[in-house]
Amino acid sequence: MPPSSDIETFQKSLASSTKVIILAGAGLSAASGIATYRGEGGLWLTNNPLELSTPEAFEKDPSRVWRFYHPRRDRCLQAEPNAAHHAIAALALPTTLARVAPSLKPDSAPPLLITQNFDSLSLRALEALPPDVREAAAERVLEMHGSAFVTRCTSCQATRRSYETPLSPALADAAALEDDCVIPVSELPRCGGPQWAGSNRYGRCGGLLRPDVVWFGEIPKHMGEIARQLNWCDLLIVVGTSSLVQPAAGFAKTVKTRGGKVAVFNLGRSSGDEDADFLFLGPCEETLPRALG
Ligand code: BJW
Ligand code: ZN
Repeated sequence: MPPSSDIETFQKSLASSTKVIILAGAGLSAASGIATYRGEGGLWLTNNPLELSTPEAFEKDPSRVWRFYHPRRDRCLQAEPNAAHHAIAALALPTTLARVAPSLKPDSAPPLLITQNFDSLSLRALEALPPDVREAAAERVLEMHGSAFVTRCTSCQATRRSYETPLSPALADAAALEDDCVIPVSELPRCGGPQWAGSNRYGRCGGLLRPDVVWFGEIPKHMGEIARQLNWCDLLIVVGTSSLVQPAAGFAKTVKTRGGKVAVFNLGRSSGDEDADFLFLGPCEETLPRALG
């Protein structure tokens, strides 16, 4: 049977669901000006991911990888959450939940958000909520491909979240550097560097920092928790992902196999559609607020 695009039927399904999970991809942040990977203007259309988004690439040329990531991090910093981020964040409000998803079990509220995005815009959207719901809601956001705002030391493994920029003086103007410019490794972000002043909770070993994002060939974060949660999910809402990258690409099938329903919100057709019970085509910054409103 082809997926339904009837918003009222979807809303009834949401209202009777006891455990809802939202899976997000780059399309969620497209309206905030963050480039997708494979769509129009997508990063992987003009860059080779094997040269920029693998542990081997970082080992071979950390300067090149940081020159790719730091300007993207700056762009995320300047971006603002859009209407789709805010519609998801609003599900943390008891009043919204009581209206749109009254059957959610208490331990499943607000709905879990699994995001593949590294821009942390879903977390920043929570800043618009009252402090008493914000913290619990933040714990329900799993950044499975890491965050542009977290670094990890390649020596002592200390991780640190920071919204400061630049992460090292040499990266201040990284976007303007010539393609063949090589920043010496000693001038790339280091563990315990000047930007860590005042912090004594983390390592200070001087090792080379890397972006704490998940590259190809690495294991995504929170996989144990995600597998547990998917087990009991009766509605998976898939937003703005091409569903081409594993393991996230398989979540819809997992939920379907266990008897749950799947709703896809995407600009166009995607590989996730084959498992969809509901399909809402169009910009999610328009379709999602309407569906969750
Ligand atoms: C809108 C919209 C709007 C636009 N409104 N919609 C061969 C076969 C099968 C698998 C493999 C294979 N070889 C290797 C693998 C595994 C590999 C993989 O899947 N590769 C495939 C590409 C072939 N996966 C991995 O290596 C992963 N690790 C892994 O599998 O470990 C094994 C393991 C798993 C579990 C347990 C134990 C072990 C790691 C994947 C890491 C992905 N990393 C990246 C980079 C992150 C950092 C950075 O940003 O640089 O993550 S790649 C990139 O792709 C990024 C994304 O999170 C990810 C997914 O992309 P996404 O979000 O779907 O974006 P797009 O651009 O593809 O799609 C955007 C969509 O939005 C489109 O559909 C548009 O239509 C839509 N859209 N505007 C609504 N306004
Ligand atoms: Zn260290």
